[in-house]
Amino acid sequence: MCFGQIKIIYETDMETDCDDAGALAMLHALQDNGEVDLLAVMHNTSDDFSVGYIDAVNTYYGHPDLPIGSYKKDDTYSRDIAILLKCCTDYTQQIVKDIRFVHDVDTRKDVPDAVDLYKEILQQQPDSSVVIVSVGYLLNLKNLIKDDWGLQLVRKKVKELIIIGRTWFPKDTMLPLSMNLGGQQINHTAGMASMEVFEHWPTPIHVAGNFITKPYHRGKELINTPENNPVREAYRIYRERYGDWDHHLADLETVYYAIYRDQKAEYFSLGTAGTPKIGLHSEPNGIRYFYNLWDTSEDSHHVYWLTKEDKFSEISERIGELMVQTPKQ
Ligand SMILES: [Ca+2]
Ligand SMILES: [Ca+2]
Repeated sequence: MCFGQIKIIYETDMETDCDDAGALAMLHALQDNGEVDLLAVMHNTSDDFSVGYIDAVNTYYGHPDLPIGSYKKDDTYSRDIAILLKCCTDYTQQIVKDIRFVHDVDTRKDVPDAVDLYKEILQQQPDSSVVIVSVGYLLNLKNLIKDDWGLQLVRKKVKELIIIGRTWFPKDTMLPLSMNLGGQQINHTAGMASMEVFEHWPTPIHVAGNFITKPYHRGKELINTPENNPVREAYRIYRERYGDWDHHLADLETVYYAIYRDQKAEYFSLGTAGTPKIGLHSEPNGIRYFYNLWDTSEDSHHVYWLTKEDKFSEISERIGELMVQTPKQ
């Protein structure tokens, strides 16, 4: 069987964590290796500097003009949550303002709205050829399918949507929705977007069931890469308070699945029967939270996937190599 280059659009909430940066490094390495055709990077929070940071990574990897789009509204407040959870840094802003890192995009005003860029790029692609891999909020994707032409293009050009997820329990077990899908966001914009995307997205969705956990963390190998590597710098800043650069692989594992799910199908197990559902639950005391569940009473073309435990070690090793692979150009 022959596996060609996979056309990828990468959807990221870059500011909220540094594994988004590691996953972008991995995509560039896979592009250098001829396995990926990275069509664009879309940012999906209200952080102004994430797109500048993304451009710095793209430039470091020799692709200074790789298209970048962004969510444009100021309503995600993801940094508020991150501060609350004590997991926040402003590495995107710090790196964009540091002259060691070359880029010609600074903030969101320098890039198009993600929906406009999706439409421009998708219409140029062969039918059913594009894989969207989303490791952040689904706000851009919700906006894309609310746009008539956007929805038509998704139907025609997108092969599948791969989404970072969390554990999916059978019906009636309401698990609070993951932060990645907007579960802990105060004003609910991202959670509502996740609900809409899971309900109305027209192509198959593959959603992650769980993630590689400790001891399969990676990042410390970045210390040996050049100091002007913006991915190295993101991990340095983000992990400084832990005194250790090794970090979880959630976004990287999602990218790994997106690229290798056919080629290395034996690495994964799939739950195919059922429908992923996201809802908003209200307690009698007024507290509301999003939840997700896997409804087996109703079938759909959506799938959840799990990485097989005996493959964790091999996959995390490969991810570590790709993160630090020297750029070709
Ligand atoms: Ca640029
Ligand atoms: Ca992420």
